[in-house]
Amino acid sequence: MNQKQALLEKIESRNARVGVLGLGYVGLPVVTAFAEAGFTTLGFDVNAEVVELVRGGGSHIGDVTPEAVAAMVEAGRLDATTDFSRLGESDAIIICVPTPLGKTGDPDVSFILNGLHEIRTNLRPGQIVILESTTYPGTTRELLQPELEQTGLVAGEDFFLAFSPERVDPGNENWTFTNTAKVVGGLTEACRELSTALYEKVIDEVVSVSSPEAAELTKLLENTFRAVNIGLVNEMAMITDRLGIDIWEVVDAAATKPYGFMRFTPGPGLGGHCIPIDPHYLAWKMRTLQYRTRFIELASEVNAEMPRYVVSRVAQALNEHRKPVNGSRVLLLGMAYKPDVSDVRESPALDITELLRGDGAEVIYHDPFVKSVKFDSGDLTSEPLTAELLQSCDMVVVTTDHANVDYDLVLNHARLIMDPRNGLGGRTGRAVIYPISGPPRGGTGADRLDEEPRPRAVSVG
Ligand code: SAJ
Repeated sequence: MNQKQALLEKIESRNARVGVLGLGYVGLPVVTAFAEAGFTTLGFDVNAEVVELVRGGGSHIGDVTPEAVAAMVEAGRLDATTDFSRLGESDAIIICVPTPLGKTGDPDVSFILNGLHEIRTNLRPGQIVILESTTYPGTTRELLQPELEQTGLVAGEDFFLAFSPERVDPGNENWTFTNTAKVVGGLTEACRELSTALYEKVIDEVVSVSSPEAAELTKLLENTFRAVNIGLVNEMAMITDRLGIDIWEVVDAAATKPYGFMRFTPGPGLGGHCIPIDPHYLAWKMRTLQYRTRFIELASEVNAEMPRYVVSRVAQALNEHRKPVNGSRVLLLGMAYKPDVSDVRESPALDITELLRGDGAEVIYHDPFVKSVKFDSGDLTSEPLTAELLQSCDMVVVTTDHANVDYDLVLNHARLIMDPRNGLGGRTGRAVIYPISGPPRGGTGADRLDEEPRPRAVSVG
């Protein structure tokens, strides 16, 4: 019996042992889902604390409950280890490691290479290796295949190789690992057949494409599409500011078109570890082929400009109330990169903090999901949201519109609010509200800032 047939039978009978390399926001949902589908799984991570947490039936990822992990650990279908020599135990190895940008803005594939070295060291006939980490087209064929074939084993015959982009959307309760269609691109027909068969045991819909490159580019199209459209709507916000038109009214009106339009909303910038990063993997690859990806570069410029645009609007609003930014106390509502998550990676609120501090403002924040944030210019911890705190501030900026914030309290105790997320919707209160573009609204004006500022609230620990 050849290796392909032997592995296929293990997969079909769910006797294949599944290893997942990297137990983060992608890997932990993956390994748990395979365990819940009846496979014996083994998670690998360099972080001993994460390994111990998982082995103890815990979870550090919001989308995976500790109960789900504990149930699989107790059932003997989920274990975790920092011992990469155990990779040989797995019939299928799924790589879910970070693919950030390096300091120079180029792809940092060091996490893939480190994992690959461990896999090569333990590679044996009959294994399939699947890369899920978002990366540039060609990574699987140009990086993984040669490295693994250094063992003398042949891809597509002795072992198998595929790419399948992760589509985890942190915090999304509707679309999960098991009900989100999975794209798979095998190096050979046997690789395609095996990777498809594996994912079909766990995921409702598996879409196989003709090559790893097609699968790699599929993911980059998905996320570049978002980055470019977010850049477009952010530029629209700056256009409406010059036209004196309410961008939210225009976006909502355009969204009534049932076809040919997809609603994106302007904001203070582009955060997260996917959308600001992934398109640059494609831009980098195309530069090596002497092609300039203009849409990616332009969208990146517009999106990167948004924090500075918001800070300029803050300065303009304070100025209208005879207040310089320098010496003003500004409360940021939300440090996370998007609503209802605790992740601050690439969050625009970080840039806004540094820009305001650079202009001499005192910056504090409240974020129910983010307890503290490190800054070179001085760390911050989330302040309890109280009437006194709000009254002690010269400006409140809705940087992330988390659902669980008392916006009525904010409306009735803040004096000035900058709302680039439209987190307040159309609501008004005592505060003067500045949207991301266009004229201010609401407010009684009774709290002109040129009055004596109220006593500073004592920041409670
Ligand atoms: N953003 C806007 N306007 C929008 C949408 C997003 O300013 O209309 C901002 C967000 O506030 C955030 C950034 O862009 O700062 C990225 O937001 P996102 O909604 O794209 O969320 P992410 O980064 O969690 O993206 C993930 C991605 N999932 C994967 O890569 C597997 C992305 O492909 C999903 O489309 C996205 O979730 C999603 O749809 O929520």
